[in-house]
Amino acid sequence: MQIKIQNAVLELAQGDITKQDTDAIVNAANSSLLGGGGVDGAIHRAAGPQLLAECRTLGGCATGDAKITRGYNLPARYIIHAVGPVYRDGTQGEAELLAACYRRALEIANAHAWRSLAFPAISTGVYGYPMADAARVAFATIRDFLTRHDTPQLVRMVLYDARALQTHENSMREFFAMSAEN
Ligand code: AR6
Repeated sequence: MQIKIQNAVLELAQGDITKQDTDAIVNAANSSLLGGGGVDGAIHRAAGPQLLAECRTLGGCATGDAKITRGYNLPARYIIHAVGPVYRDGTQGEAELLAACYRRALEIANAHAWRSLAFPAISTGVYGYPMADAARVAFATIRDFLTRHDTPQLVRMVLYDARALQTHENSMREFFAMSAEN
């Protein structure tokens, strides 16, 4: 499923983010930037040990912020390591922090004039953010950014399993007030 936003496209796909051939992929990292489980573990395994060596030079990353590295053995040339919030009860600034890390990743892609960028569903795994709520935050932030900037022109949200894709498709229809045929 995809939707046009100005001259850009926002699309949903099911798959493994480490296989994406976009200019950059986004990692759902933690503030140490030294690796972990979930999508972070998969990215470090696929990129190879040079990634951890570069991450060690970055001095960590605040929640809501993002930092760039090379992609090493990945098809994508760069990785943007974004640190989403741990979800507690929704009243601890989680939405603002999640929006901030999407925005920072988009700003980095824009600053490099990259054409395409792939995001995982940040914070929706170990960090416990309810997926439909996180999807709305992601869509609002991405729409706002693409409305005001020329790049990236393709933003792909890569959902790991069929249920995550379905949740995002439902949220996308609701958020963009699309009909079921889109
Ligand atoms: N490709 C795409 N999506 C994936 C993949 C993959 N290969 N693997 C998992 N997902 P999580 P978080 C989905 O837990 O919640 C790490 O240990 C997964 O199903 O990876 O932001 C970090 O080091 C879920 O929907 O990230 C941090 O400590 C989504 O990616 C912490 O977890 C995010 O799940 C970050 O937690």
